[in-house]
Amino acid sequence: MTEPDNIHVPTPDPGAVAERAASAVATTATRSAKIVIAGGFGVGKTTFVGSVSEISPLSTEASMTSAAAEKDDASKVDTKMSTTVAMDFGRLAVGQDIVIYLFGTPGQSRFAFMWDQVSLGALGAVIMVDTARLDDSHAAIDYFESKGLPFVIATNSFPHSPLGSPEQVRDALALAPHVPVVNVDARERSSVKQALITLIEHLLVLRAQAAVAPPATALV
Ligand SMILES: Nc1nc2c(ncn2[C@@H]2O[C@H](COP(=O)(O)OP(=O)(O)O)[C@@H](O)[C@H]2O)c(=O)[nH]1
Ligand SMILES: [Mg+2]
Repeated sequence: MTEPDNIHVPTPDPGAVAERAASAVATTATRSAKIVIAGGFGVGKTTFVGSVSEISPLSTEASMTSAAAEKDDASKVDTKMSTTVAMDFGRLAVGQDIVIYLFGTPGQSRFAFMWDQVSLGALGAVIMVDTARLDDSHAAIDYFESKGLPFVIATNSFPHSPLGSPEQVRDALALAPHVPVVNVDARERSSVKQALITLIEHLLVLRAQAAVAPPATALV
């Protein structure tokens, strides 16, 4: 797989990843789940993972270069000095038994070649959206729809962004009626936890529906 030639993507330090993975499994947890945090550039993915992670999140941020600035319009993003070039990684324990691993994707669609790796084995995704830049979320929505990976939409609380109702956001993004839409403040742990709970409840509903659905052969 070739790397886009317009940016140098630093390789995450494998030692750092292994160290965090080791600390992540050093719990009594017997079950784990992987959740992806996706969305466009500057929507708050790194902030989201950092707010809720119980380990100091691994974040492969790089300072924005003038080359990147030509591609990524940071003027629409508050105080954006760096950008995620590989992924964010965080961990959250739920009770004694379950540990959730959070993987944040790089937002720019030119890094879409990495999304398959980041999404491998995930239960579902939170797609973060800035309501001032709805178009930036289409790539992530299209990606998870095409993979059949369940997701919820989390509109982030930026001062410049219109506060649409969930129905307005759903219409604007042409979402299926069953996709939950929630508002988050990515800086607030309780708000981020609520978004994750919404995703987990959505996954449970989908699972229950799949369990009662007639087998495909009943249709022929
Ligand atoms: N006002 C406000 N700013 C936020 C919020 N979430 C993130 N930010 C800021 O928005 C900028 C982009 O966030 P970041 O997490 O790097 O976005 P990413 O590119 O999606 O990872 C940073 O300066 C954050 O401090 C939020 O909920 N409210
Ligand atoms: Mg980031």
